[in-house]
Amino acid sequence: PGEPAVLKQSPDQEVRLLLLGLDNAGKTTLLKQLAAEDITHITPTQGFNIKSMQSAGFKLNVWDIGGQRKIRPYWKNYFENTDVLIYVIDSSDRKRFEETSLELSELLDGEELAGVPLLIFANKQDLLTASTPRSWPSAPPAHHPDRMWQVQACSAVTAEGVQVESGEGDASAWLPRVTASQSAL
Ligand SMILES: Nc1nc2c(ncn2[C@@H]2O[C@H](COP(=O)(O)OP(=O)(O)OP(=O)(O)O)[C@@H](O)[C@H]2O)c(=O)[nH]1
Ligand SMILES: [Mg+2]
Repeated sequence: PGEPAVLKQSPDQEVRLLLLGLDNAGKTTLLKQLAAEDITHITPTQGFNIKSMQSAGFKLNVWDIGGQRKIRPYWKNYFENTDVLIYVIDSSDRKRFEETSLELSELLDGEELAGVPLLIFANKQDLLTASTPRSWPSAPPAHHPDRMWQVQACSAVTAEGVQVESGEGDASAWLPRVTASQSAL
């Protein structure tokens, strides 16, 4: 109820968002879409991308790390000071649900990201073959009752569900609430 007080107190609060997920999940497309940049010539990320953007009085520093198997061992180099973990899933790629669940479980089981709020983007909802979050087998965060988490269906290509400016129910409406409750701790 009401606006979180922290929004008024610190209008330029910096928030570090970490984008992780398997290769081909759509992390870089999502990052570019959030930054309102062209998404037509995106290639697999070999290292990382970072973009800063303003949203709802926050300076969002978004880190997008490559998801190929050979790069995943380096994810941990980016954990420190993460305010929100965004985990991106290709909802149309059922063959890799198990792989992506395992990677997410590992992230949630680790010490380094303990307590960090989790936003799962169920990406590629524009594809007819995409499954809806509801039809997923027990999501890894269900085993972490203390963690704040949410699943958001989206399409990084159409920008549905990823808009920074729109209202209740989309991811960006959730971010300020999460970060506000974090800093209230
Ligand atoms: N149809 C559809 N395709 C998408 C969507 N998001 C990303 N893609 C496509 O999926 C492919 C991979 O997207 P990337 O953004 O490069 O994926 P990534 O997670 O950054 O991959 P890595 O950098 O290898 O970790 C590209 O061909 C994108 O155009 C989406 O919402 N819908
Ligand atoms: Mg990428």
